[in-house]
Amino acid sequence: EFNSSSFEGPEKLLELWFSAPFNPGSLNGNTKFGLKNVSRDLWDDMLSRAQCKVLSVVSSNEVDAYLLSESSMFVFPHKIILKTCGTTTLLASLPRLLEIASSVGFTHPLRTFYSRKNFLYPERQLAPHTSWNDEVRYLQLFFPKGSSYVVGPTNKNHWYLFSDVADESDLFESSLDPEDETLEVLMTNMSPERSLQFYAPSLDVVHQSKGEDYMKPQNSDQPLLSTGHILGTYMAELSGVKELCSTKDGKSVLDAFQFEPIGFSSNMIYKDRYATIHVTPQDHCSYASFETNVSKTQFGRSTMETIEKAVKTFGAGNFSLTLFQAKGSAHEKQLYEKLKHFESYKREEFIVYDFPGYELVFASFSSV
Ligand code: PUT
Repeated sequence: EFNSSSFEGPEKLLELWFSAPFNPGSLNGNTKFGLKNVSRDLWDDMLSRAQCKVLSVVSSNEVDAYLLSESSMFVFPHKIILKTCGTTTLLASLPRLLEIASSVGFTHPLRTFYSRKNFLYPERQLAPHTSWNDEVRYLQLFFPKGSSYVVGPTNKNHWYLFSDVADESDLFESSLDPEDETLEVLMTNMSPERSLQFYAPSLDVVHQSKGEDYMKPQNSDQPLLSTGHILGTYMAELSGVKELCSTKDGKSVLDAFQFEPIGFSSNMIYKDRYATIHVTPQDHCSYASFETNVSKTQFGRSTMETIEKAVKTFGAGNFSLTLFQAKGSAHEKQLYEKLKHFESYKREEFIVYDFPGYELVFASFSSV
């Protein structure tokens, strides 16, 4: 039942690849290349069409990670990932996004992925998100040969994917990193104990626990952080979000934000990899999402351990996961078998799709 405090956590997710990854050596140290060279004004204009604003940005040589008023955007020289929640109109930003890409020499995406799980409140969505068919009709204006998939049972947790492969995408496939693996864990019915971790304490509580200098700039070059960042950083440490996202070498960079009055988001970047987390802790519409392409080696744990950690961190009652693995990648032995028998959960679905360049797994689970 929708009421005035209900929120649509489940996100819309767009990923566009415009070229094969650049060889970093060929950039001659120029980190502002391709889409990474696009000015902030242009991104702001594009995002306004999706009804999003930028709250903060962290960068590595390989990626700019934007924390948005409604989720996240990751900009690489050759690809972009845009994830937005609520009643945002992500796809309304697509024409502007394609114009911006063409202004830096990318005429058409090699690969397009648009996906989302089933909405909690589909009737609240705005055009072109009013139904999956409406979204597909809209996407096919830009990608007439793109294919639409409904994965899983339509009366329970399911997931939609629109995928387009450009004619010249052999280049994309031959350049896929064998470790290219994108995992999404989409969780609902959070346990009361875990969702409490995502209700903000007061700043006084944070200062009592961490000291008055917590998150204060060390020198005058550093910006003063907002309350949202200070609370978000503290909550990321306390809730286990930081541990879930951190790479084994401790060099990942986290950008965490607590929304007023409620809601938590964080981006993590590490070299050319990312992780992103968004949490709606309200009991009647609780939802948490975790997405990452950090490799097993970089995390220092198996994909199964990462999934288990995510599910525990958010106390998921029910969850779905999607896993895109580049073909030829060193698939974790027995991952599929382990997923079929996930401890403490009942497996509802387990589906494997064979796509050009990728194998996709969709699985959904409910509390036993
Ligand atoms: N969300 C789509 C992921 C595709 C592979 N990186």
